[in-house]
Amino acid sequence: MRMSRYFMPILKENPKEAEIVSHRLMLRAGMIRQQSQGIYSWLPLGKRVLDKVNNIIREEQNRSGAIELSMPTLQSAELWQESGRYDAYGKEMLRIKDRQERPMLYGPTNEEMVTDIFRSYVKSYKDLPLNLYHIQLKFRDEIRPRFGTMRSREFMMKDAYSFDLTREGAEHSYKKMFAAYLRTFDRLGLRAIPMRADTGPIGGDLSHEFIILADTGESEVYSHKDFVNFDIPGVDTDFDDVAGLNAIFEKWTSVYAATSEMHDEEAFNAIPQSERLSARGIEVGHIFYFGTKYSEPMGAKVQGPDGKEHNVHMGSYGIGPTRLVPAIIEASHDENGIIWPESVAPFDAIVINMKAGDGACDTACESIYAALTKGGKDVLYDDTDDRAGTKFATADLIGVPVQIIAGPRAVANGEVEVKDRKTGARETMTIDAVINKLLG
Ligand code: P5A
Repeated sequence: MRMSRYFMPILKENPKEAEIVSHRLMLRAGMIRQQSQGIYSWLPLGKRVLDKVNNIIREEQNRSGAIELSMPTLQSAELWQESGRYDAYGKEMLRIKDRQERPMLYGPTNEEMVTDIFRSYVKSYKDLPLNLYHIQLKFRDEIRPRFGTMRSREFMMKDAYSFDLTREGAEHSYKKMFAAYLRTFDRLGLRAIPMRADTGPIGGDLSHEFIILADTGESEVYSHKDFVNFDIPGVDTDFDDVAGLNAIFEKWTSVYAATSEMHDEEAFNAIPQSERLSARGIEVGHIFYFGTKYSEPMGAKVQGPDGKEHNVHMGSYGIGPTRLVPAIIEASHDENGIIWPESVAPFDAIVINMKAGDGACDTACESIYAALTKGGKDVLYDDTDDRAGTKFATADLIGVPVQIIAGPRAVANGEVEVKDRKTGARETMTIDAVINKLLG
């Protein structure tokens, strides 16, 4: 992508409305724009990161055996009247009427809709277990939308829903998602701690929130420090292995961790003082087991091996991609801007032409840009005629992991400078060497 033809509206000034660093950096880097309170457009740079986050989420959901579908954002009120949540959900639900005066709503979550799909097709235990997910916009009319897309009214969610014949089966499904979440957050460059959590309007008696530690987080959390040393389930994890998944779950739930709603002061104080962690955190995922809370009132039954009808046991599992992007920035930035983990960086590298219009610089940059692009890399080429200082500031702000800097002096020797955004380390290399380094 040539910067001269890209749409990346960088802000020079610090936006006044931004209270936390991720919000400030997302606005300054031209990643998002607020359209009305708590409702955002994702501009091209932001959209690239969001897509990468969603792809990692999708890969790990698929690996665990979940199956993707797509459900609409608008739902009929009837389904929610069946489950009893239409009245219970309160003012957070955006209620709309269509031209026939039929009550509709912008979905805050999809338990009812997916239960309706399930009951329409699945009739036998032989078709279980089943886990259906989608990555879709939601709307919650939050009282206090704030911190940009961290807590917005319209936001994206990956929501998965599992169906099993028995509680035992449902617990295995829960553990599959638990392990998939550990892998997902790790691939996003984050260390998420699963914590016992309150179930709120979703319901049920077993629930974990996945929390990223950050000073600007909205949740108060209490845990044992040991979490930093726990192993992440490997790529070869067998999600059908009940004992194997149990072992992962037992390990990760073996030490104390709870959000303030579930906090047990006595249990926490039993941990040696030096190993206690009392901090703030960002909830990036939340999983629930709620048994037959929806299947019973909505008549989602299957025939069991005993020939009788059974209400299915369900769970639901959420991740917030539009919250994850700012959470990643909270965890990874410096005073100059964002430092993207490679897995979600909007571009793999940025080529900075320090003297656009200079024949030798242009030729060097064009050849690097062409070779890397041909090799499958996402490259941003700063071919604008901005001052070098402005270009460096922009490159640092948008956080692309590798900066390839081509100035007249180095280029005269057939060389460029390569800067690692994270460490700040600089290295002078020949043009061929930099191409090999990135493609190797
Ligand atoms: C689980 C999937 C649910 O809604 N039903 C379907 C269950 N859970 S939840 O905890 O309420 O939300 C899941 C995740 O969505 C993100 N999230 C938000 N992100 C940005 N702005 C918001 N206002 C917002 N509300 C929820 C969080 O990451 C949460 O863990």
